[in-house]
Amino acid sequence: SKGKTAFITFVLGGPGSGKGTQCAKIVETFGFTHLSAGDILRREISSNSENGAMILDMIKEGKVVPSEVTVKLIQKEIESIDNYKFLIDGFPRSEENRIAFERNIGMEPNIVLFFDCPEDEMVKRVLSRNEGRVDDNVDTIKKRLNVFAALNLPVIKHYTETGKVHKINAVGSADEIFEQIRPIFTELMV
Ligand code: UP5
Ligand code: MG
Repeated sequence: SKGKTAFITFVLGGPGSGKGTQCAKIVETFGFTHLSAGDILRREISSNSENGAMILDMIKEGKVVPSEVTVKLIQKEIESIDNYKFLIDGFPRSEENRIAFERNIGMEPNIVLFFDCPEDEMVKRVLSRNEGRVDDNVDTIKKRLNVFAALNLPVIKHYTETGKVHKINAVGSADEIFEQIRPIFTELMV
């Protein structure tokens, strides 16, 4: 991140909308560093950090982990990685998250990708994923969808109003979806 001004992309969309899948493709093609907020929090749980038990409880309930915890972890990653292009996947999840990031890190995203996916498709994808995630069950998926609608959609609305959102139709094959994303970064030449 030293030398060149940071280029921050927030990658937003409901549970199972394909954020992680598309981030992997963007990394391959455009050389971004992928920071999945969910993965970073799950790593905190596995490393038995002081906040691990609290984070696990929140994830099981589909709730948003307090901003001070998540923002600190993301900041540590940004500062330790020698790249200037970041995909921040699954964050900010609430207006409170967004304001805490902008205030504490002192940066705003350059662009925001929003994966627009129908709920029944998201449910189908999450329930057929078989990676042992504690939140991939019928009960928690309902809660995640509710929290997405109540807390994350307002963030997307905010960035739509500031002209930063690129809305992606998240239905179709992963390759088809990537072809909607490719021109966005090609035209920016970042
Ligand atoms: N799949 C992907 N693309 C497909 C396609 N085009 N067609 C068919 N299938 C497709 O994809 C999900 C599944 O669908 C996979 O099996 C994939 O192969 C398939 P994926 O790319 O993993 O979707 P993604 O949007 O990344 O789904 P994920 O479940 O990771 O999204 P969530 O936003 O729910 O999860 P996240 O890890 O970001 O957060 C988990 C929890 O952590 C949150 O609920 C919250 O409790 C907590 N959290 C915070 O509190 N704060 C944060 O800042 C971040 C997380
Ligand atoms: Mg993900």
